[in-house]
Amino acid sequence: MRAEGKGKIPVFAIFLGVGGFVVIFSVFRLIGNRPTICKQTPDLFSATALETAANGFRVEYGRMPARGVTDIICRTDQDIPFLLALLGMEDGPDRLNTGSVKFLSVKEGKGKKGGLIYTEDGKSVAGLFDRWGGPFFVMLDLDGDGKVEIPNGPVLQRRTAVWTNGPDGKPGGGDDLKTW
Ligand SMILES: [Ca+2]
Ligand SMILES: [Ca+2]
Repeated sequence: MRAEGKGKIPVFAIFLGVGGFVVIFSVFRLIGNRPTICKQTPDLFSATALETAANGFRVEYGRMPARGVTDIICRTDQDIPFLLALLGMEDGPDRLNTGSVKFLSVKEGKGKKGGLIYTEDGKSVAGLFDRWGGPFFVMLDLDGDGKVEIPNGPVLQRRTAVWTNGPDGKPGGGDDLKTW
């Protein structure tokens, strides 16, 4: 019995030693990766904020924050009325966000990069940009079937999907930022 017990102890010790090494190695890897994670966060935060805002709009008003009956893609560098609707900054009797609720809250950018850019008078916006200066693409389920079909991509069972073209500024290439 004793001999068996002695034989088991070193095996257990080796197991502990290897386990400990794996844990330490993982911790160092995590620390090493941290700067990358931090750099990614603001754009992913904005993308998620757009999605949450569009869904929040729907909950509040029973419709998506755009007009039309077929699914569309809004670009945050061009479709300013869409952004204004999410920000509660629309003006006039035709506004979609009739209660001027602020659904979208994102950080302000600089030089058409890294966030929301206001017009000089502050009454409107010029767009929302990722840190490479590209727009966010927001696909909205306007036909109400609960699905959106991403161009050259999957059919998603959801009402909103957001992405950017990533550092290369072009669709695909493995660097696109997506909320799905
Ligand atoms: Ca749809
Ligand atoms: Ca890309």
